[in-house]
Amino acid sequence: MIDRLSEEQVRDYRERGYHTPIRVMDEAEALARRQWVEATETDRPEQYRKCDLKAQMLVPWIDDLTRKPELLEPISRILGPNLICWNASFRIKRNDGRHHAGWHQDTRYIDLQPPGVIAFVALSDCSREAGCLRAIPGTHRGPILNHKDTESADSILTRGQFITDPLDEDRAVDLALKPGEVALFDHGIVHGSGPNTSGDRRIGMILGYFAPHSRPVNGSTMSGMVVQGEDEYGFFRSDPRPDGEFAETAMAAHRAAVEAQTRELLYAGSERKPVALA
Ligand SMILES: O=C(O)CCC(=O)C(=O)O
Repeated sequence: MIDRLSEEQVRDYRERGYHTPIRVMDEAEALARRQWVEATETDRPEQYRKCDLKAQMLVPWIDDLTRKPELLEPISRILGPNLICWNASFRIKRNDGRHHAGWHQDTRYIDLQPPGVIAFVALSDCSREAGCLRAIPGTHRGPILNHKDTESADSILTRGQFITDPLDEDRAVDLALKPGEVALFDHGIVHGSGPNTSGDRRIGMILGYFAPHSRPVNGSTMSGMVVQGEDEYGFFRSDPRPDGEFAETAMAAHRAAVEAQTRELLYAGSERKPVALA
């Protein structure tokens, strides 16, 4: 069933910076996707690592997921009828009681105006105990705060980053999800997640969407795929859809897109390289 957000729900999203939960697949499909993830991690680790950024360019079922009407209908109520998906990545948390995501804002590294929507898709149980996503309501309407990068192996985030400015953590809310459910949140909201103390790994995906008229504040260029409607602006370079799972042409296009994206925006001015280019 497609969740059609009411005007009140859209108003709440704009006020709080998130909407949750939305069901986009049943538990059986979420389990099948999880099984693909775990088999690929084990059997094809090099290919799996490429999925760290823009996995929708490499794997047809991920490309299909980014286009599911169950996702696009609520997102288009927020961003408008024309939608670009620029990224799909896995976010997996070990159940070791340490692996976590520090408080951060995605706008610190991916600052486009108007800001986009991130969809966190749960492929396993994402309860508080399992280290679900947490967010501080309304912080997307405030400034971009100071962040510090760390090399912490316990951080799930690519830069191990966290906010150094004071935060009112008591206001944080849990965005707990069942397998197959999704939380939508604004690029600018302060969010993070605690350690996983459940008996299972926490397996999720983040999908990133923009309206075609969004542009990087630093004057650079992003790339993405039109997943609904059309792009009348041409600000985004066009990423091709995969022509097969980890197909040769898809891998070459993916490498070129990730290199450009990281050089121009995600890792601009940094020596770091994304896992997807390792
Ligand atoms: O997976 C998580 O718990 C947080 C992921 C996240 O916030 C991010 O990748 O920006």
